[in-house]
Amino acid sequence: LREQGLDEIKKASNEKKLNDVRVELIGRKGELTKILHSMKEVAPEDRREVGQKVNELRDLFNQRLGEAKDELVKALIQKRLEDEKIDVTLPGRTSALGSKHPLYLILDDLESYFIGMGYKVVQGPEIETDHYCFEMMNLPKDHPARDMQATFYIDSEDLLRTQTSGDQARVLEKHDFSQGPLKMVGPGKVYRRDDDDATHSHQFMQMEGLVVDKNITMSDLKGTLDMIAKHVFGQDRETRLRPSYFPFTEPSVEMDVSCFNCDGKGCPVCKYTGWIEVLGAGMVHPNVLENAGIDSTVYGGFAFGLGLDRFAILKYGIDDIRDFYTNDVRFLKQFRKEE
Ligand code: FA5
Repeated sequence: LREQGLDEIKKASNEKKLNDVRVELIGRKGELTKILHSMKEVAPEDRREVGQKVNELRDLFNQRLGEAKDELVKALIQKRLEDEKIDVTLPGRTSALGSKHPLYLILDDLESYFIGMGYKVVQGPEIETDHYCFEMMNLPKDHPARDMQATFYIDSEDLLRTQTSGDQARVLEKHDFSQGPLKMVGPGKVYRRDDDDATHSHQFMQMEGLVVDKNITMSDLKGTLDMIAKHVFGQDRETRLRPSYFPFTEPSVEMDVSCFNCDGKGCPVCKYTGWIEVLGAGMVHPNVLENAGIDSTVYGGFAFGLGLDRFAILKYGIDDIRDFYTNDVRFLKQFRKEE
């Protein structure tokens, strides 16, 4: 039994097997216990010697089992240390750094430009109500000018906003003129059922602007738009104002910037017109003020809605608006130096 037991201990290759051997040799139903239980069959004069031998053998097994267990644990630790070894000479892994999206380069720059001129920045909801997006902006339900902006409706009252102009109504309703004039910009995403092409996307960004006080004139608007254009595009690029129509402004204008791609000579990007339209603007329609409970015989103002994508197209010379939305890192990486 001694030889056989020691051999089995030696052979046990893991802790479970070792434990099985322990149970088999010295457990309650193990070989040694069986011998002790059958002592009465041993002649009385031999019992002492047999008992002593059994005890010695149990001590020996115990000792060897302990040693074998220590060996196994040691081997296990050794293996883990090998497996988890770190090669400190390997070069480190670099994590790719992102860069600011070009639309946000323009947005952040314009935001701080307007903050510097005393405007506050507001953020309207992208899921807007018909009430704020249209009705408050002098566009009742049956108004034909609703067709100017093809709308994604969610239900009869909620829609994906087609313009940031709803921000005007929300701010006008709350403004307290005893605290001073109203000057705000409201940037954000807008959505339209437009067909995508080089300069149109079904999702794009606008920045609304609104200034209301006593004695605001069209020349304040023109001066502001000129400053914005010079700030973003520099002194060289040409701009022009065209008369236009919006239900919430009267008179209304649109501003075009000379095409970056053909210097105003005409190319596919500007549809051979030489110009790219970047914003709509005008003097706030009295109905918009009255809808918000403001006396339009005392207060007046101007408003504008910049197309931020178009600003970015012109500033960075991008010939397809869809590049902003396809998230090709090779495209996005180019703007790291602009941050
Ligand atoms: C408006 O959305 C008016 N709310 C702007 C406004 C505000 C006028 C305040 C007066 C007072 P318009 O639909 O023209 O106007 O859009 C404004 C600008 O958004 C355009 O000049 C253009 O730069 C940009 N834009 C319009 N449609 C798209 C489109 N599908 N993709 C990219 N940019 C667009």
